[in-house]
Amino acid sequence: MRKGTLNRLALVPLVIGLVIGLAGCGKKPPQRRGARAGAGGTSDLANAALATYVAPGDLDEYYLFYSGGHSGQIFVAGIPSMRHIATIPVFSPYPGTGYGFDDETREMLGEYTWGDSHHPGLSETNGEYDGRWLFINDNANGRIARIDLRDFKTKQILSIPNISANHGSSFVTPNSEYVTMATRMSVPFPEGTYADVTEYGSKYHGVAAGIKIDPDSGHLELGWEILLPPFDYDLGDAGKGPSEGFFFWTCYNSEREFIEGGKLEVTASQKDKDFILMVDYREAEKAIAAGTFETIKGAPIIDPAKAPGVAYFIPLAKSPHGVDVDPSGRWIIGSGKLSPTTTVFDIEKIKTAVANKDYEETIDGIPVLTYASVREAEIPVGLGPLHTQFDGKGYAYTSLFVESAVAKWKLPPYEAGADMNQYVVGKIPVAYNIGHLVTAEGDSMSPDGNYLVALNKLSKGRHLSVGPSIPESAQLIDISGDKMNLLYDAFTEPEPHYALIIKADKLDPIEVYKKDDPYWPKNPNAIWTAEEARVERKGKTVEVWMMAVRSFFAPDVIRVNRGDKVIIHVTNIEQTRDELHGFAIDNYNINMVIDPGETKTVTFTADKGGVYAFYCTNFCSALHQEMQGYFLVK
Ligand code: K7E
Ligand code: CUA
Repeated sequence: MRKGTLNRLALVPLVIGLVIGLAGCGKKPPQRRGARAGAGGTSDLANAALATYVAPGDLDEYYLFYSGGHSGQIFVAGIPSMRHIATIPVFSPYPGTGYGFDDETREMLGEYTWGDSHHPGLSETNGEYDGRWLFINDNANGRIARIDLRDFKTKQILSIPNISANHGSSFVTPNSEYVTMATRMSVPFPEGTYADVTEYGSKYHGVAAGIKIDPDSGHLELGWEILLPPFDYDLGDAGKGPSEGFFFWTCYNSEREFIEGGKLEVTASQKDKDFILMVDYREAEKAIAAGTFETIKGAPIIDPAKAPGVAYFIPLAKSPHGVDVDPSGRWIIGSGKLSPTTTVFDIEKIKTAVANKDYEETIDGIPVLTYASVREAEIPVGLGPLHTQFDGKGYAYTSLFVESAVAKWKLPPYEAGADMNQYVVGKIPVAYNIGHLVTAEGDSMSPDGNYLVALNKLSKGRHLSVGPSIPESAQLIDISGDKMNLLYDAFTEPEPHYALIIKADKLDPIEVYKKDDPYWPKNPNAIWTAEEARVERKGKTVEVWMMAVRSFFAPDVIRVNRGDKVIIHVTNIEQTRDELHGFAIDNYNINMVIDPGETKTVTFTADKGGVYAFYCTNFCSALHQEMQGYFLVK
């Protein structure tokens, strides 16, 4: 919607006319599900159609980055059209872009061919998304990844020790100093230790970590780890404004036990309250600088019992999931899944409680702040509150898993003694069993307040049947007015978790890898002329420097002996946007895709004798079919 608003306005009478026209003619069109679901009649439908219609040639207003859970990927869509426009492979191979087939990405994936990507985090400057990097956690294998938003490619996957299931991640500080990682499922500490589950309470531990982000390159490296009691550290957020300097993570199973056959859902819900873990990362930095840590499995570990001031617990309704810091940074919102309320905490009250040592108790050296002293209010939002987002206009939006709805409620201030129900100002049903939700620039210090996307888990009836597994849906909701309006139902690849929405004009993706662009590290195996193309043999290793350009490879014949180690570097010397070339060898499971100006390398053993064709997999010109050659294995 960056251009063509006028076109759209011109369409209003047309669309309305069309709807009326169809309703009036004899043969009824197939009834629209939106209408059947009671979206509110033709005019609402026409308005919704108009609000999401991005005319041919027009561009969307926002990027939506949504995680694909155990597909290990991130998907990119445009808002308001909700069109899926790209897939960014992160933790899983993706033949479409050759990801996980060349040496570099294969090495990045390491021993795993999948991950469980949950929470994308955008880099920030002064609390605003700056469009440089996107981070994403791997809930399965204790990893975090960085994607460069100049070329939308995964550049780094960092694996750190002692983290079991990294769920409370990737939450970025307002100036991108740190991104978080945390243990979801406690295990014996240190990593790799054996201890029976009967020793859960004493031998098992959680770990929270601060991952440093290099301000120039975005490179990630472990800053510090904090040793924690054996709870499940679930979701997190980074403070901002008055809460800058703190990380917050919810945790459940404060009962600190795992009873074999006892059903964790039961045993972990015994106490009325679980906690939000609050970490003061400036204090963590001081502890590291003062040498108050131990290096275990290569990680600097801070024990909060020996470093007072680093960690605190804040009591919260039991079995909590989301914790979210509002745009001002003053209000910390946490939701217990089994409570019909969400709780607002005040960072000022938290700081006062810390200063006054206003504690209820201490757990493994970590003080528990007095609930009544730090809580601002409990808001009766509804059943199964999970995640909260913001519009920047003083309202919060909480997803209600059990109710399958989004509740809109007012942030403080509240009148003393007021009935809190009045502050829940609206609710919209979604279809249904919503997990996360996201508003436009909702994690920044200035959300845009116009769109909200509900990410639904069990969306019955929103798509054509494709068998036993029902496709998930993402519902686009207009939150620009007082009342929330459903605009659009889009498919999401499984399994949707969190998403982020960033203004399109904050990103400036490259068009090609320019030959001399200093931003990208120089590839020593790049070649730019046919003269440099060559095949070299050293003993039993054959190395090939190949050039790809419309529409041939040089060299186009590679001769090796069976058993040779083969290294092929392919440079696509095109400097024209979208002129990609692929390099595939039949029956050898070789598949690279090389963007204009890019060089990729694949190393393999020629273990099958015979003659194998290689060819370009990406349509590149009228003579793309002719872009082929032969790999001869004697
Ligand atoms: Cu609620 Cu992993 Cu954020 Cu899924 S988590 S919904
Ligand atoms: Cu190169 Cu097709």
